[in-house]
Amino acid sequence: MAARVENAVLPKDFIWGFATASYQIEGAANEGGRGPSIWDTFSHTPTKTADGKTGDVACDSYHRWREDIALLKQYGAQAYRFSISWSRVIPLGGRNDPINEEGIQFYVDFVNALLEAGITPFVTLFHWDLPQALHDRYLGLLNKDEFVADFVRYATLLFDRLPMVKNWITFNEPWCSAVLGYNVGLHAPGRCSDRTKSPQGGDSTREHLIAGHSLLVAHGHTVKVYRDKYKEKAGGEIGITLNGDWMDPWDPEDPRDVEAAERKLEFSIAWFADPIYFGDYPASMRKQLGERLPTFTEEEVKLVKGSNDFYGMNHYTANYVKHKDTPPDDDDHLGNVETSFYNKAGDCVGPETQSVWLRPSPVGFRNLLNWLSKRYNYPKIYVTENGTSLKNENDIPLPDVLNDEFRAEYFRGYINALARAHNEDGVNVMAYLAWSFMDNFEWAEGYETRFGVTYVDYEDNQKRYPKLSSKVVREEFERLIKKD
Ligand code: PNW
Repeated sequence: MAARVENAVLPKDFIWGFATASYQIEGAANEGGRGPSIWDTFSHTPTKTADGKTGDVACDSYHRWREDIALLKQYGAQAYRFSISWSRVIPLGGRNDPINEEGIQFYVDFVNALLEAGITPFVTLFHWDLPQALHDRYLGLLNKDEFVADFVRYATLLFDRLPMVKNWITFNEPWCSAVLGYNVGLHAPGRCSDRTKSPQGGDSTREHLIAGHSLLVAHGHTVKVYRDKYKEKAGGEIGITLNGDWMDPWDPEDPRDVEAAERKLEFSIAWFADPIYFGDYPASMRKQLGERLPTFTEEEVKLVKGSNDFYGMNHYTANYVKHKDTPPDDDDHLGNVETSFYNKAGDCVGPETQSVWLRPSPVGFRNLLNWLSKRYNYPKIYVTENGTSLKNENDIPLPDVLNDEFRAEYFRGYINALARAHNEDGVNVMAYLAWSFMDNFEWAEGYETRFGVTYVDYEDNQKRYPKLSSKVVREEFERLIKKD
């Protein structure tokens, strides 16, 4: 049983709710003037996703959004994080390409309806679904100047058309876009050095580092535009969302493992957060990657350093980290370490889930909140994703599947760890968005892996059913947030 915090310890203006992303829920891939994204192409390529599943229909939220908002309201959600499909708004993506008014109207109506329901929108501009045309034209993230100019124009269009939005997230998990898309090739556009997997080309020793750099520079430029022209008038905030798991040394007595755990945190989190808070990449990455890691120009440093109004934190799990005695491979993205769910003493991070990379560890969440706070001088943190899949949940029939006690317990553990970090450690965490509002297209895992607090029946018109966990998230925050 998770250690429960009994008293209301979170401030009155702490905000909680649920999160999703466009390609994972919208469907209507070829409707309303939407152009294809790299995820349409990737998911329609044989062998890339489980059972060849795609986001063509997904949760059909493009048509069912009124129902979604009613359900969020029923759950008591104060906030909803969703993302905008770039190719729905600008089908070809580029700064000189035509705008799709029908796509913009969809998001305007959606945001207005959320606000009418008393739900605060947290809008992600980019959750991995790059317009395919930009990949075809100039290889997307690999062409910094073109990508930055096109992204800034896309973002500006939305700042103009959605002035009522006060919480903007530029990029979701640049680590995933870079590493999964350009180093291991398991996500769109699926590039890597292995020509049997990536006949289109790719270089796992460099491309992820270039993609990451483009994302950081695009973030910096976009934040500048927002701060110069929109922020004051809208009374809004803008930041980036970074993923990151907690890392403990495999052998806490071995200084080489202690260092390896720290290095792994730097290779996954500080890769993006150090430039934003300090103005440069971590020394450990420069040391291992040398000239393969791009350098920031003076102008880029000015743009990127200090470019977060808040730190968007996506967090799911923890690992143990063991140092390696051999030199790193050129395509290594981990920091020359081995990760495991077991430590030297045989302790295990937590029980299995449906996701091979995810095991619950609430204490790891508290540790990482502290690590981030100390390293970056106690920034305001918004937890923009946290949640779990359940081993074999997809095999459980209705109505039993709605009794998701494992997920409910995950949320109890993590939410109470957050309350402790706020109350006892002085961590400035002010929002929590559970992943996910509903079961959805879990990328390469297709629909087998479910993360929702809402069950989606893909066999019966994407009908939605609340799971137990939707109530538990609410119960926890209603107890923990101060009333006055
Ligand atoms: C996040 N990993 O992705 C994404 O932001 C969501 O879109 C996704 O559905 C959710 O987590 C659950 O997977 C991640 O392999 C995917 O470490 C994979 C990893 C981390 C985050």
